[in-house]
Amino acid sequence: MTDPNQQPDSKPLVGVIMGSSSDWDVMQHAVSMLKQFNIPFEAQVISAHRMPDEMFTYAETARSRGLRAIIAGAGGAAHLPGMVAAKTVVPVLGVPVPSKYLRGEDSLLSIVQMPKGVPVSTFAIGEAGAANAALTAIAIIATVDDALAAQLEAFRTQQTAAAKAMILPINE
Ligand code: RP5
Repeated sequence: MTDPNQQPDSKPLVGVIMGSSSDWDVMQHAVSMLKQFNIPFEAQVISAHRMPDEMFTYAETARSRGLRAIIAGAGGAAHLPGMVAAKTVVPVLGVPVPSKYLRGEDSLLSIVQMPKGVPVSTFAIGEAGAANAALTAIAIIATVDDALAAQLEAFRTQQTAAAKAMILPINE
């Protein structure tokens, strides 16, 4: 059966997981970036506290399934990235999702403060963090893929050109 969360005809290289479907507004920015670079990915909800067994199975099988990076987004007491990292040596890129009461500062501190020995690369709160986590996953893959590295260079060049073309409304 076809998995609706996986791109057809491609073995995923990046796993995008999140603690709830309510995280999608933020995490979709990781998915769009992976799509922009044509990176095979899978995306699904895995809740650390509501699906702990599935979380461990996901992490334990990630490397053998060919994943090169896992982007994990969560909000509040955001233990998903750290617990996944505890069960795999595949790089885990943590995205703090804005929370209802503390605006994601709780998510950020939960993810970034991993004790020494089990790293989670932690990104900015929200959309920028999700997009940059995807760019980092792409950069990891690009270390052994020259064509992809060239695409990343071109992406940077576009941003440079856009910044140089910026005009300030000084005379308005
Ligand atoms: C976390 O709790 C999720 O990552 C989400 O950010 C937050 C709220 O989840 P829901 O109550 O919206 O399902 O596990």
